[in-house]
Amino acid sequence: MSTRTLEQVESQFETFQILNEEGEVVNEAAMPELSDEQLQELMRRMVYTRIWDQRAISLNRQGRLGFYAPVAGQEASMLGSQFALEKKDWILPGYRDIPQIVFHGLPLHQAFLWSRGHFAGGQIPDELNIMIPQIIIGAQIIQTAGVALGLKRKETNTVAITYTGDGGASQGDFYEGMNFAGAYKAPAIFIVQNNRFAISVPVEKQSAAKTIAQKAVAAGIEGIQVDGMDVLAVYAATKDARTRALAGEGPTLIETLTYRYGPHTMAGDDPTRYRSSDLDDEWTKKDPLVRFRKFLEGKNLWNEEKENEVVDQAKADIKEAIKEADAAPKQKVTDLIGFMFEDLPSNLREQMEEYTAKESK
Ligand SMILES: Cc1ncc(C[n+]2csc(CCOP(=O)(O)OP(=O)(O)O)c2C)c(N)n1
Ligand SMILES: [Mg+2]
Repeated sequence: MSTRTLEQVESQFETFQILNEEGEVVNEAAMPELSDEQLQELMRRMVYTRIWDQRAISLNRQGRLGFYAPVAGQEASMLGSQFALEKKDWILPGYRDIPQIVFHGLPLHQAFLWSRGHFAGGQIPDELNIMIPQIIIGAQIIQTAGVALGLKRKETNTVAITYTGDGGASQGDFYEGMNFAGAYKAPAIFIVQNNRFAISVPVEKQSAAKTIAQKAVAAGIEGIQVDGMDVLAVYAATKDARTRALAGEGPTLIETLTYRYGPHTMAGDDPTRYRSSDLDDEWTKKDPLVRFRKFLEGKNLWNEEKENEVVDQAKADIKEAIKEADAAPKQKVTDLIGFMFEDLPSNLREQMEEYTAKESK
């Protein structure tokens, strides 16, 4: 018998799928128990997010939004996983994961303020179990291990979920966080949205591993690779991870295979310089909205009228939210200083006095 294990391990990680690209059920046994209303709600959220993404890109180009990382293509991965959570569960998002926290309760205008770098965007209402989106790649993995351990100690019967990308899975923090959470059987769910690129670096250049899911093995935790363009598969995998976490069985690593259609962020990268149009076409065919729409239409649960209602609602909400964001008081230098410390050190006290005087003129 061969003592080499890599091939044996890698061959175990098949892609979990429920709906194929045609919207046909290919894995009836794994079909989650969702009501017709819940299925429609999932579609509604994906359509809403696609429209919001288009609007956010235009608003950014008009200079009316700040930092923005496009999400089109990743809707099933983002929203299918969030849909498996309870309101009391904690989300530790990355910079792209704004749809999940908005559907977890963050008001849209606050997401816009966060994009503008306004402090009010980061003041998450107390009743929402959401952390501020993490910009440091991979840092949220370690933080999630800690939050999940705290939730377990307090016997809250809740989980902590976090998101990173394929690039995040190449960071040291990623291994440390998973290892720690595994050792303490902390109720954590680690989602890696593998959109194949860390800005311009393809996943093949980041790691020799055939899957990201298999990285769970060394941490002694469950790992699963999921078709991230299949909202039902993402939902079912996350729901299962949540159930096991609450049963004391420890964390799960979920790799969702997905794609971002747009640029990395709106700060100026040009995807045509690192992605071929063939690759773009290949992934457009897997589109999560097209697939789920076909599935729902087959069940008579979706039509053009429903779709248009969502589009109109999204546009109206965005218009309102931008107005509300515009109405937020302008950020002052004293705000920034004031939030840093409970008791200001002497040098900042001086600056506080200086700027308080300037701002009162
Ligand atoms: C520790 C750290 N190193 C580098 C960066 C710069 N950076 C911002 S996004 C990014 C790529 C991340 O790619 P991935 O994890 O695949 O997520 P995606 O943007 O594709 O969703 C990098 C390297 C950073 N923010 N933090
Ligand atoms: Mg990526």
